[in-house]
Amino acid sequence: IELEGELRKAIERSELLLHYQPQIRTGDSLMVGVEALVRWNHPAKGLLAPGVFIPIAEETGMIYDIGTWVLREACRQMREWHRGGGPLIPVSVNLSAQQFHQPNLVGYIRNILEDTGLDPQYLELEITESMMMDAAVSAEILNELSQFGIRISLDDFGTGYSSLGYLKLLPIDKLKIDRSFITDITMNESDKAIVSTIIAMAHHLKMDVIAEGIETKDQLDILTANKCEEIQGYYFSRPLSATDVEAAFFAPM
Ligand code: G
Ligand code: G
Ligand code: MN
Ligand code: NA
Repeated sequence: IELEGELRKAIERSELLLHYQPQIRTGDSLMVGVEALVRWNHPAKGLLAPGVFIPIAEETGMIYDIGTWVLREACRQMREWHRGGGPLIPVSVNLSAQQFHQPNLVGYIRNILEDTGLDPQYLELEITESMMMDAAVSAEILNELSQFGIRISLDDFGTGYSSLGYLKLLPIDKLKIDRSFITDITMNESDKAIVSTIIAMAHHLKMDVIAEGIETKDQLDILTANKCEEIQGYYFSRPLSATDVEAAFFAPM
């Protein structure tokens, strides 16, 4: 309850910030994208992870304001990097179901892109399979976003309850293989089979594919052997502040 009241004031008090986790191309270890992950720098409790406050935001409706702040800040930071000679990479932003269903999502995102000057091709929205349950509704939203030039990725892929049928109907650009399939992949033949099948399916469907939660070289080697082009995980980098991303991943300027 206390946290809820404090969260209401967190935006105006500038207590929210974004960390960025690099997405790495296995072929040449280049950073080819970043996922924006929100943090709350709480005055007493320190840096809080989204798992602690995003559920509160979703229950109370604060997710709209927080989500708007996240989108603006992610687009602003990308534009700043692009202008400053940083790599021309996209940013992925996680969307809650409520945001996904908010009226005129495309118009709202178009405003943010216009205000920040970021080209739509550099914004990727992460949605989950559970948001695809109503195929007709999600098709309408996704087609509009896609026609505007925004990329769509399916987060936590493989953990939802939806059918695979929507993959052929919807303009999905990228599958993000959930970390739960990666954790034991060096020992578990089922995980290995599932992951290699998802990668092959993505290729057949002409979608990009990224594996999440790579922590070790052995895991990376299995993904590389199965032709997964991109990975995200602690093995290459934890989520970092913008300054730390620049220091660790930008070419010297
Ligand atoms: O960083 P961490 O592992 O604590 O993130 C936990 C979850 O929080 C992830 O599933 C991620 O998708 C979610 N998350 C992170 N940033 C955002 C955000 O800006 N908006 C929403 N809706 N979820 C986020
Ligand atoms: O659900 P979503 O994919 O948005 O969540 C991403 C979360 O996964 C981030 O909060 C990030 O901190 C976490 N994460 C990213 N890479 C790794 C990893 O290699 N290992 C573990 N345990 N968590 C990771
Ligand atoms: Mn995500
Ligand atoms: Na995920």
